[in-house]
Amino acid sequence: MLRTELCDLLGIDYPILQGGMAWVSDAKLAAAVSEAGGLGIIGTGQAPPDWVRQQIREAKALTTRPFGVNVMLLSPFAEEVMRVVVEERVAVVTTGAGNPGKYIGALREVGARVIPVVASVALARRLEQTGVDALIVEGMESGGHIGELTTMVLVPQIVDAVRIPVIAAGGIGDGRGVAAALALGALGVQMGTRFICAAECTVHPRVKEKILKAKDRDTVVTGRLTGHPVRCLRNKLTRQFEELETRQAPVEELEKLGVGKLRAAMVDGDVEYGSVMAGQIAALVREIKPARDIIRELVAETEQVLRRLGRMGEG
Ligand code: TUI
Repeated sequence: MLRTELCDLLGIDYPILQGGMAWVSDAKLAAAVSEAGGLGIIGTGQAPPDWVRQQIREAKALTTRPFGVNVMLLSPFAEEVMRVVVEERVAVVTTGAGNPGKYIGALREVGARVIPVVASVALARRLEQTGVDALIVEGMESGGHIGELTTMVLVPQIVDAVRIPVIAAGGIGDGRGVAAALALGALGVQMGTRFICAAECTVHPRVKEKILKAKDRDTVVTGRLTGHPVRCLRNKLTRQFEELETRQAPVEELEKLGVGKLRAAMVDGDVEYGSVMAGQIAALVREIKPARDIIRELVAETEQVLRRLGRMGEG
């Protein structure tokens, strides 16, 4: 059985979290993942607080199992969205793209499990001191907003630096990746891109098609110069970004090009001029299937790898 102490901490069957993805992981996907024994997470991105409340209520109607909400700290609504997750008594709150320090007290007061995403040892150490329950350690293989280090390099360093559970994210696409994360000392994994192609994911079908066709070198990172690096699938938009970056266009011009582009891709299906945020494992995703089957296969494959490694270890 693939079970770790993270399962007890979060009240789930398998130590598999579905990463919160803006305009992608709504109540339907999150509830499907939680029903399958993982932890589904509603991605809020820059969504207004009313939308977040409605999604939380929809997820509560769809599942009695625990689910999470991801709060994107760069959002202009971050503070109000935090108020909503506290009022709605969401079981698990993950944060991304910043330091959630000032919110941790209020979240813990209502019994929420607080799990920030970190991309450095320094922030991991600082947040452990504030009493967070676990950390999601995300490497730059991930889609969307990323840090600078890879999962392989960052996870063992943070495992050594903190005592709380570490969840590995970034570059994990199948059971081999889950087993590798456990080998690095993680007690669980978070996967985003893998779940975009879940049958229950309401993202535009053209996004799923683009992921299914993606090859190993089809993601690119733009925005390194502006300090907000983002990984997405290569298309006409990323070429426009690269052009602006090559001629060292002003930051405002680069930021303007990005406005509304995530929604354009994920909701409206504009996979050429929209921002199709996805991780490097896109090339490992080859079919659309229900979240239940994705999780079942991940668990079976991880167990198989662990058994093989176990036999190897016995010489
Ligand atoms: O948050 C993410 N990935 C995301 S958020 C997103 S939506 C978006 N919309 C517009 C512009 C940009 C993004 C798409 N993808 N991942 C979690 C993550 N957090 N990765 C890296 C970090 C991170 C980086 C720096 C966390 C903390 C941090 O600390 C900075 C500090 O204050 O020390």
